[in-house]
Amino acid sequence: MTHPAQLARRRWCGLGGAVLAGLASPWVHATPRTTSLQLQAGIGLKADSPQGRGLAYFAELVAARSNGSLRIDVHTGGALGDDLTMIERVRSGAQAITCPDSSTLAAKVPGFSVINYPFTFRNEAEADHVLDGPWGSSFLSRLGEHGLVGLSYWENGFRHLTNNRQAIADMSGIGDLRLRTMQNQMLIDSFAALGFEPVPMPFPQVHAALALGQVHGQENPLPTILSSRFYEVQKHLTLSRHVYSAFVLLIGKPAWESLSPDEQALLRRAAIDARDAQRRWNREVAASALEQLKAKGMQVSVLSLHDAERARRRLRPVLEKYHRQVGLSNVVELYVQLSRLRNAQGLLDLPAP
Ligand code: KDG
Repeated sequence: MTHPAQLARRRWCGLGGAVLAGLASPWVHATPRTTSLQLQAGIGLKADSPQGRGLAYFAELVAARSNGSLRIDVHTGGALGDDLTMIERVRSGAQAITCPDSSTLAAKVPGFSVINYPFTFRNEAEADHVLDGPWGSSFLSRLGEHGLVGLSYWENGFRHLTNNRQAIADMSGIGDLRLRTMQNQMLIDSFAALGFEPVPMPFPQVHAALALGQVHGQENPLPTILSSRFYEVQKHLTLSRHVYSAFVLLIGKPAWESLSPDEQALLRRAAIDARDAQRRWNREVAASALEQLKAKGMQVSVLSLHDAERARRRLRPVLEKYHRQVGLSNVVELYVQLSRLRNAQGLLDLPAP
């Protein structure tokens, strides 16, 4: 049976690669197809989340810049499965595109876990700087051996704790609080070291698990707590900024290889332009989310810098166990990049890992 990718390639080559000169707008490098190629895309967050808006914008750019030759069919809210499921669907060719949290890619490329090292990035600018440079690109390039093409990093954001049991202000006296975590062993071990009972769980199950009391809490960026309506089932919010989370916009090798070189370049460019817009939207929503969550009745505590540093030191033995697994050179290089950036800004350095 002819693989869809081969069929698509034939449709493109069937044109003999004829360049319809004069039709190209500044963006249309790709030779138009006789019939448009549909690329199915799925994410876990809702359409009105910054992740959903970013994917819709990416689809808009691709359709406009290919003059309709390439169409991205967007599915949100976990309609095509959870992150790990969609990653496998993309690898197999059942789906073309997804955008999981980078932590869920660590099973394939362990270095991705370093992005989620707790209490590491001070702000979004630091994350942008290292993710969009050689350090972050090195992880994207390693996805190739797993049947994936990493197009760009988008922003999930700084993560905060919510729970239904108690106000948590200093990460002590947590007791047996069952905390839903992402499916990443470094994060699971880190939350256990802080005294939580970690419960790894796919994202689409989280709201129901909180409502049923199967878990007492979870942790996510403010835009997700808002768009996924966790305020309906969570009373306490701790502004902890304990982890910075990135999304990775992925396309599977089967879909990628059905595209012409010019179409691939068009997608890469659109992934960068959509990244910049998605990060802007994410930060705008994060800036206004706290007041909205308070208005929804959430009780807010703030983790002080002192207590964040105490938590970071408590996690040092856990992270040292992971340095080798994630690649000690990846950890060292991250701190070298951050030190250079902070020195250039005249900021004192945080102690090394
Ligand atoms: O597709 C949505 C998930 O990738 C995102 O919600 C991941 O932060 C995440 C979580 O907590 O699972």
